[in-house]
Amino acid sequence: MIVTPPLTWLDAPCVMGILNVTPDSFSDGGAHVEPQVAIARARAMAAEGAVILDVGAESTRPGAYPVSEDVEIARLTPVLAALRDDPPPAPLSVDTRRASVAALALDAGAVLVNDVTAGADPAMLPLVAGRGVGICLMHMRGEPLTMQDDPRYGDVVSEVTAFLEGRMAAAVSAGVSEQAIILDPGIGFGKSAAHNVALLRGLGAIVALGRPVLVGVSRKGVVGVLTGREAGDRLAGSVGAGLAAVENGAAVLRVHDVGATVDALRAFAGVRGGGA
Ligand code: HH2
Repeated sequence: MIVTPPLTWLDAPCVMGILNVTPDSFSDGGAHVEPQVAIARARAMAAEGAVILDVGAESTRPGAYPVSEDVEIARLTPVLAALRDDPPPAPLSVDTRRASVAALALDAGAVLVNDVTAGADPAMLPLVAGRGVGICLMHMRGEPLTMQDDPRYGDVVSEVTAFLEGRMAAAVSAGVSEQAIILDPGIGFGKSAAHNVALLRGLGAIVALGRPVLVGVSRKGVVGVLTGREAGDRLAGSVGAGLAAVENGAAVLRVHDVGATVDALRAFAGVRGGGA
């Protein structure tokens, strides 16, 4: 894949390290709320081979209540200030659905907006276009609070693909360069385990839209269903599902366990030959 600005950090297949500065994320809530702990975690993930670090201050796990803009900003600001004063050796992404929050992170040097609502905030796509940064457009059905209440699709792969195609068109018509766009099926966002498996298997349909595809399966419920393991014990399952996603065309894996995933990708590519 030829990667052009503004996604110059992307070196497919590569790893995005998750930095949740939330008290309630599903697998690591509360672990990195203190700015100095967040910085140390960011440095560790960069040293382990993450090519980008995704900072998020609002949990979007199933059942999560939305947090107010004030709370999201209050959580993020000290961490962004610390990261700006003592930058980690990897670029930053901000995981937010609010354009106001994204703007703060971009002011602090972030190069990517990771938006689980694919630009639902009317100010988001114009912001991304104006700043010339990248955006990850993700599919979510419903809202985190209720999205896992009996999600239904006719054909999940074609419905998610059509949604992403539509949001990509909306982004381009708002002035976002197509070269700035990453697409994400949104594993676990309003989908049953069977829907998630179908999407990971059928990833080629999204890859065929012509943009890098990001997959976030790390420690998620589908890995629990496939392995019978709790969230704290899903490392091997997450790596296995991630490698399958790469085999099916994923360019970026969004993960909690960076070192293990980077090693797995290296071994996978080495054995397979010619790049993964
Ligand atoms: N998953 C989560 C959050 N943000 N962004 C993208 N693009 N893709 C994903 O699959 C994705 C995401 C949920 O994982 P996590 O951040 O670990 O949990 P929480 O939302 O509870 O903070």
